[in-house]
Amino acid sequence: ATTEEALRRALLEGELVLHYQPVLDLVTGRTASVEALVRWDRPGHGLVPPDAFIPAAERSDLICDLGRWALAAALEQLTQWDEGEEFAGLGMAVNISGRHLASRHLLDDVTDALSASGVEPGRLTLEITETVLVDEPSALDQLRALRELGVRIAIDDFGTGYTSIGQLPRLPVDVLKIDRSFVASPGAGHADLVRLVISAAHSFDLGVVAEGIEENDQLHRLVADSCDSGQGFLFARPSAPADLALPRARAT
Ligand code: G
Ligand code: G
Ligand code: MN
Ligand code: NA
Repeated sequence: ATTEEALRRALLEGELVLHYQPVLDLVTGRTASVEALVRWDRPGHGLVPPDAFIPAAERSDLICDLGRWALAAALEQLTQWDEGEEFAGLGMAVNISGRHLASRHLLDDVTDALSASGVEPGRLTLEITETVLVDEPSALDQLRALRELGVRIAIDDFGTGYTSIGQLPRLPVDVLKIDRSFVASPGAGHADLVRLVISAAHSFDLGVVAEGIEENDQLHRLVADSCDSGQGFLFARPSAPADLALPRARAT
């Protein structure tokens, strides 16, 4: 079977699972939300990372089925967490493929997942990579419609694509996620670039999440630069719900 056929079956058989990585509010030091990251628990293969199957899914509308499943599963997880104490009230970020956005099914899929779960729309953030915004002009209309539902839109991996800071005020987005390649390497003027992106984002009323924080030095620099939120192995790796703990940042 092709990867696509195997994946289609996996989706039906419930072999896809979501892991969750905490995103911390760098002002309060608390975990405010989690990012859902799909894995394929494939019999005989172990836990397969998304890089190994998302590209195959994106070659057809299978990525829309996967996205619809991820939205429903992530919001269902939130409602389960809301019943307890430790994980109640978290926000949820879900990665959405450009193809799904362009398919025009996304609006219905988000609406359905919100109404099935009863989750308040403002708790859901959709992460879209910035290349989508350039490749597909109608994507902007879709994003506007999604924001009218009350969900938040984040540009994922910001800095790796073609979006310039000058475009930000025209984009229907709420949050920038600075790609981990800029956070990780302090060389090549990256520290200055990160500071510039944070201040530009704030001047356009966008929130900023730094991805891939692995070291205390990076955290301290980001806090000094007024970065709003952070995510990375320093705090927590993505993990299955059963292993999830909500870290706090040390006082900075
Ligand atoms: O979990 P990991 O860091 O290996 O994720 C690798 C890539 O897979 C990331 O770029 C992430 O955005 C993408 N990814 C993870 N989960 C999903 C998902 O549910 N849908 C889509 N479209 N991409 C995902
Ligand atoms: O493209 P996206 O940002 O959705 O990808 C998230 C990916 O980044 C996941 O595969 C996750 O495992 C990975 N990731 C999260 N935090 C870190 C980190 O601190 N360092 C590294 N190297 N990868 C990270
Ligand atoms: Mn992401
Ligand atoms: Na990212």
